[in-house]
Amino acid sequence: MEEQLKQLQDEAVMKAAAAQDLKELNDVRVAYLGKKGPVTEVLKGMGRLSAEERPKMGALVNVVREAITKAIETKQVSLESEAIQKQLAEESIDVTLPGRPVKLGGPHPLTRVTEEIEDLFIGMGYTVAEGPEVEQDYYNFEALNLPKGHPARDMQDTFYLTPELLMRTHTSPVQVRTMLKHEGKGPVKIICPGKVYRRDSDDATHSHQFNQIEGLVVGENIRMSDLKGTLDAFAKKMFGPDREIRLRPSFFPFTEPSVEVDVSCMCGGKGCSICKGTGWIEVLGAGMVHPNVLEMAGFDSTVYSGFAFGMGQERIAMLKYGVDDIRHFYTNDLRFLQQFSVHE
Ligand code: 2U9
Repeated sequence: MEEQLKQLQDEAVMKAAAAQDLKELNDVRVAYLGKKGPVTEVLKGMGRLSAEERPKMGALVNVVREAITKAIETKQVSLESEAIQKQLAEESIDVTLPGRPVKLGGPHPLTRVTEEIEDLFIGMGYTVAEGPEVEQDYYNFEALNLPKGHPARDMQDTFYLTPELLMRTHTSPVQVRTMLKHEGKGPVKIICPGKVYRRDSDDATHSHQFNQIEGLVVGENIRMSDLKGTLDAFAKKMFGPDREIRLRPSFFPFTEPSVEVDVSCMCGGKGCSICKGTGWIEVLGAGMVHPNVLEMAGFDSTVYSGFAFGMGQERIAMLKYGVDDIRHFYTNDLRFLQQFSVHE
């Protein structure tokens, strides 16, 4: 009996050590230590032993059972750690592999132009002011020296929402609102970028919605020469240090005198298709703020004077980047937009 148990132990320990995986090891456990296994069988037969032999035999069975259990446990630990090592090896990440390329976007050309203009004017001490796109007739027209029935209102065909509410036709109402907030005290030095709306038929050079930046400076002793110097700095920053500006007389109801501003063409005056042979390209409108506008916004026009200017970012971007159709800015064709990417 003793011999038989020893043999059983050797056999079980050997089989446990030889198990290839956890399932095989469990089969060994069930085969030797399970309810129907030989060790249990021996324990069951203990009743037949004499009172002398029983404790001796019991102790031996326990030793055998513990030895088998230990062999199984030791093997289990080694199989489990092998499994983890295998999994770690299989699932390891090669951090040296190159990543998948991420496609980077870039700012829209109109955003680039707007931010470039903002940067220039912020650098000259201006602040950026914004206002509503749905505007009151009063701020959009009336306060800008354009009373109801004024013929110049026809120059800007308007989307009316109600007789008193409209989609703003320029960003000038933002300047009016800002001046009113100043309650007659200068200086005011702002630029107002934003979307504006006109009842135009869309074509290569017109859009019913476009972007404008207007500037306004109100203070004591503000003169036309201040306007000219400011616009010269603008032209050189946007188009290059060799560019010049020229002012031509014009008319706007909200400025007096009013001018149209041309920048010299990059052909250097030789004449090309962009300047249509003239050597000059029209880029913006400007003038000295009309005394009526100053007074309506609460400023004493005998003390204060000011200049204002306005331009369309689309026109600036078309000239700067050589774009021949304003609709390219709104159709979002990636082949167009990607040409302005700063990440190529
Ligand atoms: C106030 C007083 C004066 C804004 C001005 C222009 C001249 C001008 C056009 C350029 C091309 C609009 O985008 S465009 O079609 N603008 O020529 N704008 S002076 O004058 C103001 C504005 C506000 C209180």
